[in-house]
Amino acid sequence: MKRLIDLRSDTVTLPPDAMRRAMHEAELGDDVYGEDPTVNALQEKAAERLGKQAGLLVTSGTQGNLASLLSHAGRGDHVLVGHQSHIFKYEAGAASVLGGLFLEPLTNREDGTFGEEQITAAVNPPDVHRAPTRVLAIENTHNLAGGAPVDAKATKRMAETAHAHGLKVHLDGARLFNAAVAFGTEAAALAEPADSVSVCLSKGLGCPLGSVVVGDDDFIGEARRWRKMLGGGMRQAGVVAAAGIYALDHMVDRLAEDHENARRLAYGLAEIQGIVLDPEAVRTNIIYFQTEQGISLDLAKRLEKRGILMDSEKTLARLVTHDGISSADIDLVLLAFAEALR
Ligand code: TLP
Repeated sequence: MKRLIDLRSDTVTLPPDAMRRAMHEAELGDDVYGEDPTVNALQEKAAERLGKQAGLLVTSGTQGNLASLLSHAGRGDHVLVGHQSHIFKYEAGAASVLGGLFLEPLTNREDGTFGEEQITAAVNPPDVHRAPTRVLAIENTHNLAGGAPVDAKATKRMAETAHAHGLKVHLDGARLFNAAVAFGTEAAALAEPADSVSVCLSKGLGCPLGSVVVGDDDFIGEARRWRKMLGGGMRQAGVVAAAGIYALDHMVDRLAEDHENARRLAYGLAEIQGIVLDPEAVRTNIIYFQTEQGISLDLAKRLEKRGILMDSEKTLARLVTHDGISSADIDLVLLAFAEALR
């Protein structure tokens, strides 16, 4: 069968052989008893890498965000999220359905951030009519803002505003290492202003599953209880954690390659008649674009016939580079687009 060039998401990455070997060789125990040495090692490594006291392996980014929000806030509490955030748009309303949290969407600026005045205006005063505001959730890189990396200064500014109103700050850092690589900085510098951070292992870092949540000891204790309630108490989870350790040691620096491929792809696409895209806005591994005729199923089909898969929703289409996409693939993709739009 002809190989597909799958640009739908970086979640489609397959674990490299050396990662699979590390999983095979992992030392195991029962993690619900806290006795899996490989899980404990991953949690410590992730916490250290992100500059926090403790870490917790969870099954997915969605579970990491949910366990974090539920650890910070309870039924009837008010949580500020971005109107374009993954938590608000793509987690099936989990925080409201399962946790009774009242999510209010603040309008994200084009770069995925919020202004201080926006945050301040959204915090409810103490009043019997109002749900008490407890948490601000931010996202880095910001997926729907075109994978925009949010720098430490902007993160600090948003977090300081939230903290001044007594809120906790949760950072959905599904692709935080992409942001760190884009800025040439440590992930800890981007995580520092937040009280909790969820980082995905199963996107550009290539693990078959898993995310890690980090924060202080009390927060992680709470998150562990919520993880159990959400069905995420895993037993010999060291097989998963071993992949995570391998990823943190070997898969972070290579994200620069994905960014370079995305950049080249974006500049190439922008040259093709009919594609609407600002290549300068592409800073990490995600490209959103439109076409002059509008995105259609037909375009996706024409590309699929040429062996290229993309992600498309009503008016926008997305291409994501990752470990399974080479520089030579980018040339093939550009050729296929030129043909499909001819
Ligand atoms: N995003 C997926 C889809 O759900 C859209 C993708 O292909 O990009 N936060 C952010 C910012 C994410 O982009 C994602 C996944 C998650 C959280 C959730 O992670 P998982 O899929 O592990 O639950």
